[in-house]
Amino acid sequence: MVDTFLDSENLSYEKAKYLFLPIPYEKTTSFLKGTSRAPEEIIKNSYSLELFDPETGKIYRDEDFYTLKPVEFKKEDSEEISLGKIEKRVKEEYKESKYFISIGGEHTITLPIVRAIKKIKGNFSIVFFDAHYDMRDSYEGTKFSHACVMRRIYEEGFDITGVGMRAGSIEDFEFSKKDGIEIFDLKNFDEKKFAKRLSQTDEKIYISVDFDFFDPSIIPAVGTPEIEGGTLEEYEKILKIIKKTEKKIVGIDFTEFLPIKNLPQYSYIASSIIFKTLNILF
Ligand SMILES: [Mn+2]
Repeated sequence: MVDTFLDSENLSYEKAKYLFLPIPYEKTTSFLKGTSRAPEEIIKNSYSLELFDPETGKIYRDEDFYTLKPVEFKKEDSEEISLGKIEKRVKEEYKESKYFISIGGEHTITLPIVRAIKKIKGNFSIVFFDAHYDMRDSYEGTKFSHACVMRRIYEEGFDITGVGMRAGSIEDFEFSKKDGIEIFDLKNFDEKKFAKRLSQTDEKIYISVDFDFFDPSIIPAVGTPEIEGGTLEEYEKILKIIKKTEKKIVGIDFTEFLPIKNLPQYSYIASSIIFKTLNILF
């Protein structure tokens, strides 16, 4: 197989500008299972992606990208142990000189990732793209569910801004009204208000992309697809507003992709969305 983009493990680590950490973590998914296979499928199906983007004119080379070994989990690992493993790996692998991108796995992975990066980089704000608020106190018996991840992150003192929320419980909704949480839904999306919000956040930003932010017509391959989702145009417009702030992006994650058997096209689309994100932001 040709080494390109995400499938570049034989290439030079030294030269790489982008580090990818596969995190095949899945313990608390509630509707459909299989997001643990996402990193492998996305990486495997990214090989024929064009590394030139006619829109931005940017040309990437194979050696710009380097995929690290996946974080390893054991079946018997508790949620705390699993999250601890993720935090430890991120701390070990994070490099100031490279862009750090994680590929999940369920959305819960964002918690240990931001914990690790905070220890290295200090404070930063978080912007997350998601159909869901992920702000329940606990879900199906655990506080470390994908449905609680943004609440846990907020409780650890992060300032968070969500985009694309359109499904949630009353509990989610009420919690999202707290100080330091700002939610932008797509139907009433106000570019100026969003830009203003960003101007009030930390100078450093972390971005978390749950693939269910997108409309199921673009990517039905997620654990919990929700109708009336974001278009690529909307997504790119929002990324460009973030880019314009010139804030330092300390990391990005992509979560909740769920490969559909015999439809590798969606894995390829997921890798294209990852590529486009880098292309716009860096
Ligand atoms: Mn989510």
